[in-house]
Amino acid sequence: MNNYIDDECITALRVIGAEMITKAKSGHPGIVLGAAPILHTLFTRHINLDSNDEKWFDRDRFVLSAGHGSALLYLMLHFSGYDIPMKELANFRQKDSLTPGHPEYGHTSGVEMTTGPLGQGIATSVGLAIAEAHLAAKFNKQHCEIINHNTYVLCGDGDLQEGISMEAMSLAGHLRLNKLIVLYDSNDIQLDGSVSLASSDSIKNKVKAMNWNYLRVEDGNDVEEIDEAIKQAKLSDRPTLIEIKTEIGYGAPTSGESSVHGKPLTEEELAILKDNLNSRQMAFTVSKEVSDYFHSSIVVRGNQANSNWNFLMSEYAKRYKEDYELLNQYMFNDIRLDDYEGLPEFPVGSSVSTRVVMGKVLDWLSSKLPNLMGGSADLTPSTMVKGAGGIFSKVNPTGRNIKFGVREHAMAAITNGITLHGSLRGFCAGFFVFSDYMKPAIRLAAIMHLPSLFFFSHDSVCVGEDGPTHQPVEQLAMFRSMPDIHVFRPADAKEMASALLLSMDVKDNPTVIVSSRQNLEVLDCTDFDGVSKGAYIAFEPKGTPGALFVTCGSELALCIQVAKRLESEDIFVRVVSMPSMDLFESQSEEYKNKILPRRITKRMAVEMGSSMCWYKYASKVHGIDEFGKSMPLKYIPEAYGFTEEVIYNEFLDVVKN
Ligand SMILES: Cc1ncc(C[n+]2csc(CCOP(=O)(O)OP(=O)(O)O)c2C)c(N)n1
Ligand SMILES: [Mg+2]
Repeated sequence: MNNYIDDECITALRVIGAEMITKAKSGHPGIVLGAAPILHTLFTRHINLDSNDEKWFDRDRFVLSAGHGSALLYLMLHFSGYDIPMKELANFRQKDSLTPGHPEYGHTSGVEMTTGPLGQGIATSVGLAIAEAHLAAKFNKQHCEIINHNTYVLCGDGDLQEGISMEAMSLAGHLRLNKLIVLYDSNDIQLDGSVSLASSDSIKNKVKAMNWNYLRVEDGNDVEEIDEAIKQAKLSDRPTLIEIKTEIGYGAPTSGESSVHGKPLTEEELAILKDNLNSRQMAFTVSKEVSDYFHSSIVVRGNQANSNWNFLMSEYAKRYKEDYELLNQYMFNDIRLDDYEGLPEFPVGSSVSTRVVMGKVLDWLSSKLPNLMGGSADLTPSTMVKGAGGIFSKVNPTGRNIKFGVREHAMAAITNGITLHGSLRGFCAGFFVFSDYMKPAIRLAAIMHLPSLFFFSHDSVCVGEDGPTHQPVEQLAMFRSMPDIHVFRPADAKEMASALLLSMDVKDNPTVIVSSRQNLEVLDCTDFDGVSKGAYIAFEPKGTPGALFVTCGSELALCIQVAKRLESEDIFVRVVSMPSMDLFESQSEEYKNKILPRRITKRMAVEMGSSMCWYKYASKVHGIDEFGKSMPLKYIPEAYGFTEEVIYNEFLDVVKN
């Protein structure tokens, strides 16, 4: 039996949640009605947040992995004192409302992460928990634990069916991230019908096999039982999944059926719901005792927790001055590169792959920037990318090198979680072709404006022998067509170092940098300023250019070679290096016209990859619009026509036409 006030609060959440969805004529009442007691218990008894200090560093993090339950999250945040007035709840899913269809980070106060694509929330939360464990190990002192918070997740059946969740949970169990607590709304129903139509695994056995602590709550309406399980979870030395048996659409005439998952209740059904739950409130209102209870148990309690923390911080500041100053730099994102001493240099004329450059420069950056944390997906010797300070683990939580294993999708989401936590900069690396496995998480980073860093090696068909499965062709087009992300494909060591340095200063977008497997000559014409503008003139002929090449990456040297040959025949051709299309697009019209003058209409683009993104800049494109073929590297340029002879002849055609 629940306390009277708990029941009153839960009913209020259920009724207003259903009203929001019915009014919007769209939304997901099933989870809102079923899981209301779970979030009620978590928020009123456990979670520490402070709506007066939204970014309080040591707050607990809550991620609604089942993003379709947004109405319930907005309600909880409203009652937690965040700036979401009741009229915005009534405006659910409407144009320009504070309450969009799925939770959006940066749009609605209190929302910790954009969710909706199932599985992303759980995986990103693993990154949040890694960040907490790392920072706690780095800064906490005996009796002065200034970093000490939990990461809570609410997920549904669908979240746990997604592969990304299993990848991420496997790593979380391995790392013994015991501050991570997943509340599983286990209602045996999903969109299409019964879960048993698609799954017959035992979640209990699965998570236990992944080194998780498993707890079960038989009655998802029982606040005390849920409360007790969360208490137990907090004591565990492993991450915990609490399976909470609920009834989807509880209280509605369609409860227990899959139709209530995503179908708003009709006005009649809403009336029946209110009757079933004994609710007498007017639409979008709550009794004073309900709002008072939420206020005292969430707002006041959270406020107090934050004050206690501030007191602890003042003690910390007195006793550990240096650490305190460093922690402040972390918290306020004030860790910057002050000097370039020791930055690896690569002499002009030497030959080095840009992946080797990436590894060396990144190692140097990690030595300068203590908040860089990340690693590779079991490809460190290939990508050359690793974090500093040893491997992050339960015994070495100050390590900043994460061994992600072959778990690319989770790796990208975990990287987002590390960055999202607020003081660390997450990065990760893999083969460029397998960015396909990471795209959904990278897309979320872009939507959230998170400055996560995604580094890739093996940027083109020049991978060679591994063949079409390992030869990227269309991946650059994928990222270049994505909004709110920076993409670099540098031409040599200098351009690569520039791209890496530039990425460190990016605050509000993810960055993708791709490197070559093969050695590339360090050119005399490449430079930092040029890369910072996205494109620049890498070769200018001695006479006024009447035509131009636009290119990037390993093809820059080839284009310059052809341009020089043409110059010797008095055909004057400019070569534009364009390592970043998006940065170039953000330049002034004046700059763009200076580099790619409108008067020069004879243009050819050259890149070992899908041609489609280049037609914006050139009428003729020499690209690769077919899958690769397995063969040694030395045969590849010829096989795809990336030779001086072919490009020269094609360019002559462009000039003549
Ligand atoms: C990656 C992804 N695939 C599909 C969907 C669409 N979708 C949203 S909720 C849902 C059903 C999930 O079932 P469950 O988690 O059990 O939610 P419940 O019906 O219990 O609310 C589906 C298929 C999605 N949001 N994300
Ligand atoms: Mg379900």
